[in-house]
Amino acid sequence: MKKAFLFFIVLVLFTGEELLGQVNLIQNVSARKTLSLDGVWDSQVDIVGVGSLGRFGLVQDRKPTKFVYNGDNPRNTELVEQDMDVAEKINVPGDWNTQKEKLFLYEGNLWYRKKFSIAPQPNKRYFIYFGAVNYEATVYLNGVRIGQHKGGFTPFQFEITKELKNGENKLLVNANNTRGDDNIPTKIADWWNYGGITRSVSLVEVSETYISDYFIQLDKGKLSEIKGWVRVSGSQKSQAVNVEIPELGLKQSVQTDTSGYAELNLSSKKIQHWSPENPKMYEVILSSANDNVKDKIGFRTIETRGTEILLNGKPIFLKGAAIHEEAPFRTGRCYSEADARTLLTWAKELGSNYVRLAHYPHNEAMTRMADEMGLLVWSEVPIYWNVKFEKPEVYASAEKQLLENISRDKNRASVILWSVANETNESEPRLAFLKKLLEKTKAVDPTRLTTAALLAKEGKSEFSLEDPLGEFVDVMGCNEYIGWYTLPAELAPTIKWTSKYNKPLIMSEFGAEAIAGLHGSPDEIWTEEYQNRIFENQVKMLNNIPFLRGTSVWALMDFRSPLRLLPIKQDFFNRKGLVSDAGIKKMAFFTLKNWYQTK
Ligand code: GCB
Repeated sequence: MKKAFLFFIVLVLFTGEELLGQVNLIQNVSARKTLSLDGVWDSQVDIVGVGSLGRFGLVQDRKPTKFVYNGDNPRNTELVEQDMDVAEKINVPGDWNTQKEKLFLYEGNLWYRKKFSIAPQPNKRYFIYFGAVNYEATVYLNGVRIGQHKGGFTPFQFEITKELKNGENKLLVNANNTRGDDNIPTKIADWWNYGGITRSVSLVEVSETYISDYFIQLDKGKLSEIKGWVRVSGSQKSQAVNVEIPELGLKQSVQTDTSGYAELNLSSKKIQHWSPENPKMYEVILSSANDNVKDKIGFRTIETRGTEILLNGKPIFLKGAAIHEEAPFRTGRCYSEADARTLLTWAKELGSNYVRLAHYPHNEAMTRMADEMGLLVWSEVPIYWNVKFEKPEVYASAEKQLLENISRDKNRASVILWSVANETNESEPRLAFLKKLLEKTKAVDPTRLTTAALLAKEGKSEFSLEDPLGEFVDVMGCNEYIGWYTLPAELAPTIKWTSKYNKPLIMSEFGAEAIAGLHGSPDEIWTEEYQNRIFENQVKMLNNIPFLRGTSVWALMDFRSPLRLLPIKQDFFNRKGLVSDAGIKKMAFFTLKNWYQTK
């Protein structure tokens, strides 16, 4: 009884907007006044964590080793065994593994330092904003510890108004990518644990009171009603905010309440709806007494009706590919618009109208480019395989990553699905954990659909969707590898698919490995012909699933993975791409492309 009451209180206390407020991210950082801190940084590998142990020293009976948290070695008269001024250089953004050969297999601590100059202005506030650091980041400015963040794929920020100096400033970051059982993701994942400051870093300047966040989308199922909210942060929380969409002749003035919050409602019958065929976006301008911010937002609705997925009220089949954030041509983590454009262009050439951004939030360039190019997006957090579902601290980390992801991308028309898990085994703690995450997702964003990549109950002639989590998602995802891990490829067309739930299914993964350019008979594993044979049979099976409403082939491009050891054939690459990392399209690419033309 007591527990139930407490749960109720929690639900009442936090609205969706307040939940997002907990992760505290400035919306649309690239539209603000920023100083980019990207470029060359100083760097120091620290295998045992000398820097973190700091002044306490490492050896009891000797003089403690000093580590100075701005990286300087101030005088040559005392023992300070570290000096960032003469340390090696490293580029930000970018993983360390592919920048320095000796760090290719490195997992641990690496110190980064950047010196920058600024003249802070009165009545302004300053934030340091990181696109992502994998996995844990501890940040110091001018020797003062500013904060810490865990989670390798989501943005975070710290306010530094007090610590910022006029003139030269020293920013020191410890990045640690040590894998952990209680992390999200856990120790074992089928992708490379690229470490470091993998995305851009910027210093953001805003007014003392500023427009910190907004959510502007079509109301669920309503094609002419724009709904949302705006949040103002600072000392003057209650003030007038104007929202304008000039092209639609729309304008609304709202007064934020004492907490800085106001709801938005704008209505127009003239909206051209965003879709893959017409990815129309509108300039949206928000302004207050001291601030203004512009965004480009597309308006579309997404719903389900029985087993249908409806985009702007009309049934759609999602033709797609799953993509890792692996850089084409050079390997390593992607971070740039150019990387995003290459990958999404291949997806388009395949005939896709949809992409699954696997298995973690990708950088913002991806979702912004998907908006621009007209690709629908499945966005997910790395709740992958054997997560410690029974641990509250693991739940807290998962929820935080989910909220950070939604907070950043909630105004992207391309994003239609929030996924909470990939291939997780059924158990009570898992169901409770994921159900709670799905509820939070709906609370913060009632406009989009929820999903998870589930596993079917696999028989010899029937595959059935009966995972209890299916009851709580809007759309079921399912990963299957008939022809590769299970059953001969030729059996695929004979498999009957059934479902306990009257819901749409996206085959979120299916595929097989092949080495680009390796040819042989369709029975010879690792050849393009072998992979292609599996696709030919898969397609026959997929055509017969009555409630199938989308597919994302695994995967668009080959990607690096610590699980793929086979020398010569894999060499630490999962070769299930339809395109190799060098950009070579395999036979299966064209088989799937032909099939997508029929859908
Ligand atoms: C899966 C996983 C994916 C793997 C893939 C594979 O089911 O979701 O992350 O990479 O299989 O290639 O085995």
